[in-house]
Amino acid sequence: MKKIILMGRSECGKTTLRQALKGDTIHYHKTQYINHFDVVIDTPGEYAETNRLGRALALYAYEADVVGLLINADEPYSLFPPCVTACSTRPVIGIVTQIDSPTGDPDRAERWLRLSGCETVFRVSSYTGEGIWQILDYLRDPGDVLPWDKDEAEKPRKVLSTKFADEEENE
Ligand SMILES: Nc1nc2c(ncn2[C@@H]2O[C@H](COP(=O)(O)OP(=O)(O)O)[C@@H](O)[C@H]2O)c(=O)[nH]1
Ligand SMILES: [Mg+2]
Repeated sequence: MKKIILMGRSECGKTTLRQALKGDTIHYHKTQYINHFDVVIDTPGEYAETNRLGRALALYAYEADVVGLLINADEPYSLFPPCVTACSTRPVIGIVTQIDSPTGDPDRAERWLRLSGCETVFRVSSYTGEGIWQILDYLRDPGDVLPWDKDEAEKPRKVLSTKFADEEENE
């Protein structure tokens, strides 16, 4: 699995998302799984909020394969400057958190993340579990087996075409 470093202001939901990605129950198509991969580097919000401390984020990013910029759906402004993703030597994805919040505006948060340069944006709720398995799926390397892969493999496959069945009958 690729390692992701989470960046965002205090209270945007980094630590809760980390817990949701690791060890907690993951909902994949209405089934519950436990993920055993430890894929997250959590960072203090102050690093993203304070100019001098921001340099630490640049250093820690070297320990990760992917950078995740977080904005929660309720945030009234974005900390991230336009096109900031160009500063990173790692792929940068956006994550809108707390999409379950009734007062949130996930569309606005996503627009801010796209303005910052994120081409891939996930929308998640660490409370309901929505969007969590999609992030794990994104972080998967070839050969990684995620908890729900076994069930997917065992699902009966649909008959591809009834035409072939008819043709066989006529022969
Ligand atoms: N509604 C809602 N609240 C959340 C969610 N994730 C975290 N929170 C709340 O947001 C607050 C900050 O979360 P935390 O993970 O500590 O943020 P951090 O400072 O970025 O690490 C806490 O009160 C959490 O309970 C979520 O998915 N939905
Ligand atoms: Mg935290």
